[in-house]
This record gives sequence, structure tokens and C-alpha cells, in this order.
Amino acid sequence: MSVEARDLVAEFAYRFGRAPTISRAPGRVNLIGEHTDYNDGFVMPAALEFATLTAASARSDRRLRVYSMVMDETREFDLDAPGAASGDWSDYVLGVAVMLEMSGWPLSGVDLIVWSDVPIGAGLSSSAALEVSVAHALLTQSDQPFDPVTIAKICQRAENDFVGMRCGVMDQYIACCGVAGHALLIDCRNLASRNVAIAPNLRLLIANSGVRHQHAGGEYNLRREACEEGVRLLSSMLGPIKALRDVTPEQLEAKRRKLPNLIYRRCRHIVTENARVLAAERALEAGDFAACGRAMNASHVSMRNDFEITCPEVDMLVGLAQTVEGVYGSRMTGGGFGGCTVSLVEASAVDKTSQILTDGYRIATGLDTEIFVCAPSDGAGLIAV
Ligand code: GAF
Repeated sequence: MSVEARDLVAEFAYRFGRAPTISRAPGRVNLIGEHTDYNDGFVMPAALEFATLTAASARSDRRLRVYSMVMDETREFDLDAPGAASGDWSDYVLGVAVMLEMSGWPLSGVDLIVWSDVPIGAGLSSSAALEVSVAHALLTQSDQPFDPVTIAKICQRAENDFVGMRCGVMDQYIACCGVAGHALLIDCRNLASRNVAIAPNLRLLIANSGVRHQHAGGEYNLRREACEEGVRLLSSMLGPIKALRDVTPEQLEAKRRKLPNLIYRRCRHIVTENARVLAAERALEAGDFAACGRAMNASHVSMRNDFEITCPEVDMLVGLAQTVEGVYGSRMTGGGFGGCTVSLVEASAVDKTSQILTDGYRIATGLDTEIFVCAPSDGAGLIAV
């Protein structure tokens, strides 16, 4: 289904009899830096053209009424008695409203319609796109400013404390702050970022394994706990450290024998991944795409062997891509346990790569992959209608 902003305006007029504003927030693909965000580390995502649109118009009371065009469902809440999470899509909407108010942004009641073309459960950050586009819509309708980094943190809190998923800040940050034509090198400790241009001859090719990832409360949170355990154990040996960001690969190696093997391997992924993100950024800036690709390939090996967040289908897609001439590097993107791969590809090799992935994946697994060739887009904003 593809909806343009004017279709959303028409749907809004039909349902609510008024003209809305339209807020947009994108999904993302992460070039490199997986699970490093909640370790105060580095990530390098880009915002996608896939996005969530939220049509909104203020009400004179304190009710929040939201219709999802994707789910074809309506939910209604009272901002004065919001209640707890219910376990469905509307938690992201209500969670954002609750956290905005708790953070000091009083909201008026609002009618909302949400629509999205960010694939759900594919590791392209459909939840953050929903959160950020709703936050933008609620603030716009309540005449409140949208400060991108602050709002990213509030949306992360909605997901951590309301939905119960202990994600880092990467997805909300890039949904708020993305820059067209660029990836962002984000320092998740001080929340500063630098734009990293994607050269015109390069394409980011995303392949969806179709294996749906399921994060909330499960393996994702276990990985986070393993990292926290690593920090606890390493603190007693290295002196007080706040996060795995503070540990170098050499320090970790020196303490290897004193750590349980599983914790050591989880930590090794994080500390080496941080180094790879910085190497990839330097390589892109220098136009050394092969070096960037090598960092991406090494990232995948580390996610597969040390962090254990890939799956055979995703490994297959990565392996296929890495055989194609013109593909600099390929890796799983996102939280893991399924979802998508991202490959850094010469524009001239896109068709051949798509063909090899499509055919090879079907032969190897009996499954179909969906391929998206994406151009990095801007972060959250209003759409003119
Ligand atoms: C998910 C989380 F939401 C992010 O915060 C990040 O940890 C990512 O997985 C892994 O890099 O998308």
C-alpha cells in the first residue's frame, strides 16, 4: 500500500471532518555499529525514504484518538488517565504522549491518523518511526517546539519505560536528525553527530530475509544484560568504568581469562565494533570504500560468532552479497535475530547484486527476499500538503 500525504488528508477529513497537519519520520538502516548504542558507543545509521506519516489536529479536550491505516484499528485514550501499556501498536503512541507530558510538555487532546511504509519487524526501525512521527505531530498540535535530540531521548524513554524494550537511542536519534544524502556518525555518549556523505556512486542495498525479528523482552534484553555484567566484572579489574565504551580491545584481551567466556565474547563484539564504526567512517570520508566494506564484513562475523544475533537466512544473504563484484561489504543491520542485511554497492552493480541475492536466496532457503535500494533521507519534519 502506498499513501501520499494528500490521501491522508482526505482520510482525515472523512473521519474527523477537519484539515490536519502531516508529520513524517523515517525508518533507518544502520551501516555499522550494532548494539553499541546502549554501551555509550558509536553507530552510523542513515534515515530511509520509508517513513511513518501522522496526520493530526488538536481537540478542545484531553482525549487522544488514533486510527492506524496499517492495522485498520482505532484506539482512544484520556491524557488525564492514560493507563498502562496494552501490548499492541498503540503503546508507542500513548507511550510517547505520556513521556512528553512527564518531561514537561503539556499536550492538548489530538485526533491522529498514522500510516507507514516502513516494513514491520524487519529491523528497519518501524517503532522509532512511529514514535517520532507521533511526537512531532503531538508537539506541533500543542504549539510546542521540536528539539530533535531531546525528543529522540524522550521517545527512547517511551520505548524503555512504557513499552518495556530496553533499546538504545540510535533509532529515535536518526529518525529525528537524519540528513538526506548522508549517514550520521553518532556518539551515543554525548549525543553529538557528524554527517558522513554517501558518495554519489554508492548505493545502500537492503535485503529483507523475511525472518521476523522479535525483540521486546527477549534476546535483545539478554544481550544488554550480558554487556552490563561485563561492565561490572571489568570495573573490578580496570577501575571504575561506566560502559563498554570505556574499554579498549587491548584491555579486554588482557582480562580475557578472568571473564566467563560468554561475557568475554559479548564484550569483544562491542569493543571491536566501536573501533570498526570509527574505521568505517574514516574510510568513507577518505573515499576508501573497500576499507569501509571490510569493516562491515568483519562486523557481520562479530555479530554472528561473538554476539550471536544473526540467523542462517541472514548469514546466507550476507554470504551471497559478499561474492558479487562491486559489493564492497555486507552485514546484517539492526537488532538482529532476522530482519535485513545492508550492502555497500557500486551503483553499476545494483542490478547484478539484486539478481544474485534473489535467485541465490530462493535456491538456498526456498524463501523470497525483498530488495530495497535506498537513498538516505531527512529526519522528522512537517510535510506540506
Ligand atoms: C534496535 C534498538 F532499538 C537500537 O537501539 C539498537 O540497539 C539496535 O537494535 C542494535 O544496534 O534497533
